Amino acid sequence: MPRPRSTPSQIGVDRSVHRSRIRATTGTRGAPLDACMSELLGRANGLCKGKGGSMHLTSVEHRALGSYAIVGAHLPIACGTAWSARVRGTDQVTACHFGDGATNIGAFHEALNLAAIWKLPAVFVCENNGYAESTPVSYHCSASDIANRAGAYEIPGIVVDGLDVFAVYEAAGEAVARARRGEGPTLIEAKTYRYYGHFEGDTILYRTKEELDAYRQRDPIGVLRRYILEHAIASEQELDAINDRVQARLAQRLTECPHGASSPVSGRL
Ligand SMILES: Cc1ncc(C[n+]2csc(CCOP(=O)(O)OP(=O)(O)O)c2C)c(N)n1
Ligand SMILES: [Mg+2]
Repeated sequence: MPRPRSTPSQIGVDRSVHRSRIRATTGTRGAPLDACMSELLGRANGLCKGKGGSMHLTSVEHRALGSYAIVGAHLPIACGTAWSARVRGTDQVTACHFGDGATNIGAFHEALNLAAIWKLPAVFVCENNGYAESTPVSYHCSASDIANRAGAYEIPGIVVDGLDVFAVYEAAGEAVARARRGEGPTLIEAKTYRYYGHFEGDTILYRTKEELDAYRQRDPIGVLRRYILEHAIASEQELDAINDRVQARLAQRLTECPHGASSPVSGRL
């Protein structure tokens, strides 16, 4: 059975929304890298004692309220966390991330409808990477832009270039501010791409090398690096040093974490 490489979807309750490739969200919300990596590998010292594994990263402490392997199932849960924020009188906003494939699931429509009629403080972020597993979005989705589906619920539907850090930051900021003002949810469609196959061993025959190469040219980290250099925000040496530090940290965790004890078969979280 091939190991899935696809991203489970995730909910985060937030005071600011972070754009993320979905598994990374838990880490960017402050969960320790060691614990995240150990969880991915099913180790006992993982974030969820290795019982969630790569599909179910959760850290309530960091308000990363779960990754969900069932496509679309977490969107109504996002309505619940947003409603809870309202009832508790907080200004928290729920960010709910999912893929293009999830927008054909009934729960997507139920959640958007509920969030719209209750004007819930939620931002629904569709990371449209062009494919649901191997099915192109043009084949599986009736809408030319997934954001158009927001129209059915009379909430804003925003298309944003998901490879442009600043565009995403701006769109997310506006949607969060709107939610905080009590004006209800927004659907953001971030058009992005996935470099690798859907699972380990995917032959990826459903797309061309030219398509992949074109997207690699627009890699958001590379584009941001060029922007930073052109605007003299940091030097090449400074950026290289950051890169080396991060790579070294990751390499160290990749060496150490697999040696942790396996998660016991029995026992509670
Ligand atoms: C309800 C449900 N149906 C089918 C699957 C199997 N499945 C896992 S990922 C996936 C594709 C989802 O597409 P998308 O949301 O675009 O995610 P991506 O493939 O881009 O990671 C499918 C069908 C599932 N996990 N849950
Ligand atoms: Mg997809």
